[in-house]
Amino acid sequence: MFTKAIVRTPGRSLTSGLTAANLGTPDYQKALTQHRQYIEALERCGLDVLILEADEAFSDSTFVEDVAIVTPKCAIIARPAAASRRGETVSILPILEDFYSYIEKIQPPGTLDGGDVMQVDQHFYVGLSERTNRAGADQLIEILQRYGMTGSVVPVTEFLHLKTGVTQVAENTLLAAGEFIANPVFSDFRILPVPEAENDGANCIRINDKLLLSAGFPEVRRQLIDQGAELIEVDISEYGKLDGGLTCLSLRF
Ligand code: CIR
Repeated sequence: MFTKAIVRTPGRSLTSGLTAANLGTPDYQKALTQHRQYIEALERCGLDVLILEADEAFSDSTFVEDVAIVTPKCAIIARPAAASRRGETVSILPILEDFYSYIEKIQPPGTLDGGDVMQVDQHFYVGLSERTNRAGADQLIEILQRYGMTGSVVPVTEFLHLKTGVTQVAENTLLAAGEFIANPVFSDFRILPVPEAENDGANCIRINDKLLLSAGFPEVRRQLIDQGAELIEVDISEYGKLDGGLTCLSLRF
């Protein structure tokens, strides 16, 4: 059960954020409008949303999910691999101190982005990606174990982050794209496969009895209709231009 979320308003520097997508430059005004609609969607899910001020020094800082992992027992400050994002963790620490008694940190040489961490109950799947290395994943798993939770690694080759391609959408059910559809790591789950043309729609957020999905992915929507959750569609097209999905835009706990 989640009760809170943290988001960060995008700054104008958003337009020079990192991207490998060939979808053009985000329109800043439209991004702001979409951000407000995203916050409204989180509020509809019953969450208290803390809105942090824009930080122009970091173009990608609106993707606040990547800088920390928030668990029921502790928060872990991540260590982004992208040089332009490394400094984003500085300002999230004092914010999380208001909510958490126990805060851990990923240390060099480890790198880890929160987008690579998928929680399913007490277990955390940790993607080994261009952003998260083995040292970072091992540190995270060791920290989780100290707090009575568990973790395991999943190689990621086709997507920026683990959760770019796979997210939990119901009890024991994953929405999976590309390499995750048939990955034996997830063989105990029921898999809802995402057709390749809708890969960018695989990143959903399950919050309590609601499910947030990105607008513009009709087949994903069709797959989700019977999952027993109320669906809330959010248009985040401007963030998709920077490889961002729904989960990236908030920390939920
Ligand atoms: C980046 O490349 O770091 C940002 N432009 C996008 C981050 C997306 N975050 C996520 O998937 N958790």
